[in-house]
Amino acid sequence: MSSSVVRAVCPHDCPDTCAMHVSVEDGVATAVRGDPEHPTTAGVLCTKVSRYTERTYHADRLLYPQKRVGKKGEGKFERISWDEALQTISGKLKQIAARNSLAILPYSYAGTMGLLQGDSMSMRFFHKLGASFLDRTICATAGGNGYKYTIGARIGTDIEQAQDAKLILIWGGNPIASNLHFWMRAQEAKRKGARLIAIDPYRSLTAEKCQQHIALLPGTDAALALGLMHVLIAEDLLDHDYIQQYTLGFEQLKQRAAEWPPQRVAETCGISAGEVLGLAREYGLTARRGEAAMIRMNYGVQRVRGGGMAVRNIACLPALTGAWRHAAGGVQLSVSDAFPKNAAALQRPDLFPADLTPRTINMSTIGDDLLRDATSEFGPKVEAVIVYNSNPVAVAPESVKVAQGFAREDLFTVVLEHFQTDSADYADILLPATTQLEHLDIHSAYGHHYMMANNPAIAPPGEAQPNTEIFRLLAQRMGYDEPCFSESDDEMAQQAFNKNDERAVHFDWSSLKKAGWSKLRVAAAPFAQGGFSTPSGKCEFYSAAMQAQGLDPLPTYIPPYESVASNPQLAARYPLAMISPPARNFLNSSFVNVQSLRATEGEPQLDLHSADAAARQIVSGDRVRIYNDRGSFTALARVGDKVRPGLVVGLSVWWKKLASDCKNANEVTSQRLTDMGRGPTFYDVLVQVEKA
Ligand SMILES: Nc1nc2c(c(=O)[nH]1)N[C@H]1C(S)=C(S)[C@@H](COP(=O)(O)OP(=O)(O)OC[C@H]3O[C@@H](n4cnc5c(=O)[nH]c(N)nc54)[C@H](O)[C@@H]3O)O[C@H]1N2
Ligand SMILES: Nc1nc2c(c(=O)[nH]1)N[C@H]1C(S)=C(S)[C@@H](COP(=O)(O)OP(=O)(O)OC[C@H]3O[C@@H](n4cnc5c(=O)[nH]c(N)nc54)[C@H](O)[C@@H]3O)O[C@H]1N2
Ligand code: SF4
Ligand SMILES: [Mo]
Repeated sequence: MSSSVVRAVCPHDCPDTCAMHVSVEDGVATAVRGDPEHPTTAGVLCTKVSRYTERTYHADRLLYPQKRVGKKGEGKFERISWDEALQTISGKLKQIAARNSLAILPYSYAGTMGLLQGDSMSMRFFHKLGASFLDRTICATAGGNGYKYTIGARIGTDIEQAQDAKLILIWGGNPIASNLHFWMRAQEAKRKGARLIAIDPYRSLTAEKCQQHIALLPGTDAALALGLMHVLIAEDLLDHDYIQQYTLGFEQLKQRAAEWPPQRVAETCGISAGEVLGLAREYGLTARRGEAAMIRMNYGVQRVRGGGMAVRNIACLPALTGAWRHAAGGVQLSVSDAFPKNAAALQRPDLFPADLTPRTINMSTIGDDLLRDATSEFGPKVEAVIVYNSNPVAVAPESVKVAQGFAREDLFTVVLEHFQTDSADYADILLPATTQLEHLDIHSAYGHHYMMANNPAIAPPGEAQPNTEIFRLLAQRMGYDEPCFSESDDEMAQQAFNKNDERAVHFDWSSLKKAGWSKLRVAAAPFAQGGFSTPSGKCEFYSAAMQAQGLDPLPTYIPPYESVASNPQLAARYPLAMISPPARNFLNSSFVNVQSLRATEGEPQLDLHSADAAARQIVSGDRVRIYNDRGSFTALARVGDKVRPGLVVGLSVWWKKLASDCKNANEVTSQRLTDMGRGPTFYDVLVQVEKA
């Protein structure tokens, strides 16, 4: 009997990017554990990924290429050979490209965050082909842009400092579910006397365990941040020296913040003026005492119309109080820009045909865009979609339209997957992909500062192939003969990080593979002495770049598209705000088909306040219908005080076909976009609820 432990990385879209040890016995992965030596993983994996072998050896894994034999969406397939699959796909793509290659669209997101199985060979292929570009906006571009206008790049507080904070604002995040290893450090800080305050419309698992919970209305965070600025300035809880040296536009900001006294903020946010005052004083006084005030801002704040502005406003706060001076102070939204990734080497945008004007399609409006005819403004009708690392039919907004789009008889759809997801049901050709335990990869992270290596632990089941190999084979069939199309995964991994950058000078793929992880050379307190990467080099309270984009150059409040205050006419018919943040045991729509995890979540649930439930004669356990003009879905009511009156919460993202009505929360979400970054507005939704 042979047994070994293989160094691997959790591939999922989660800030923690854990280092894993995979135990292998006689070629079978028997257990997956957190690497005890890796500082942020600290030997712990979340419940979902601890069950990784259950997912990997799932009876429903796709093992062979298949072609559709039923109607689109019906999910009936027949096994074919790789040769037939590749021949069909390359034949069809050649045919379309001969007319207009821009009619071909890749659709991918973060099913794996690996730099190889994510976008390396795949993008080389689509660049060479001259396919449309996909704007990958579905998660984080609104906040990312708001943060970059203010700070310059997605760089922030190092999670490895968090245990030394004395105050932590957990703002629009639910780390117990979605950032567990930060939560572990926040708990350590709490044991050492820190106060934790959750800012979240929902009493999430995390909010429940914080000393204070400020339950504002969804989409009103920008106003709360303006209120905090108002009080910090009015009560002079400022670091004048930091402001003077390292910020831009304080005088203009002061005038703007003056418009937001606590009472106005309280009315906008649906909280009390005392909560605004108390929070501002606690935040300002912590820094004044020379203690660390940290903000862990997360993506929950930016899935609304004004999401970019909300992130921008919050990102201004530590520069006012000088909280950046402390390594455990400041703010973290994402640290992904700390990694000097060499995307040009991995993805080869230079292969794009020089004589072709690129066209970009936004993944967040895929429903409308699949249904659009050719126009001079839009370009050609989409004739082929190649889906990998994503499940758009379940996760993209306004699902009715998305499903209609994928059901088009004249659309050629290829899906690369582990499982027959809701999206796979619409494929013409369905290809079996390998999982993280079966392929090689290299990873950056967005919640810590380690470069990470994933070694394959087991052989692929059936005829599954890595994404990289599938696109390599397709490139061959297309006749692409540039040397980059025959590079191995190992050769690509060597190019993943830019060694000319001082943060990664020590990057060496062969040692990384053996060690599993290696920390970037980054300063513990990134902006203690300024050094922002904005155009001015300062934290920009006033942003000329925003003004050039037609945005307000100063922090402001942009109300939601759909809320009782901003759209009373709509609210007369649909009076309840709905948010659909992730369920703890799922990762977006991944893991929903893992029996033990789905059993823990039970069925789709809807949290309702007791007053809203009583008004509709609804009690816990009732099946309810949630609807608006875009669609409807059903869930089991869970009545209580986790939500404020006027708000309902449906934890997500369910596979439609595993819900009793074959629908999920995205039936009611809209394709309207955020103020910045063309992101989706998943949490900017009004609905009505009735007993089903
Ligand atoms: N278990 C688990 N972990 C995950 C995921 C998952 O699906 N499951 N998904 C991963 C991915 S892709 C991402 S992007 C992250 C997402 O995780 P986060 O970045 O934490 O974001 P969300 O889960 O969308 O929202 C977090 C919290 O924000 C609250 N919220 C909603 N609207 C608002 C608002 O307007 N203002 C404020 N202040 N709060 C609001 C929600 O109630 C929720 O409790 O997690 C990653 N990790
Ligand atoms: N209502 C609502 N909708 C949401 C959200 C929400 O909070 N509420 N969250 C949004 C957010 S933040 C995000 S990031 C998106 C996420 O949306 P997606 O990025 O689509 O994420 P998943 O749903 O996890 O789907 C990823 C798929 O990739 C597959 N996959 C994993 N690894 C590989 C691989 O190596 N090769 C191939 N070929 N396939 C692989 C998995 O099996 C899985 O089916 O959803 C968004 N949708
Ligand atoms: S999903 Fe997140 S917390 Fe869970 S193992 Fe992966 S990286 Fe770690
Ligand atoms: Mo996400």
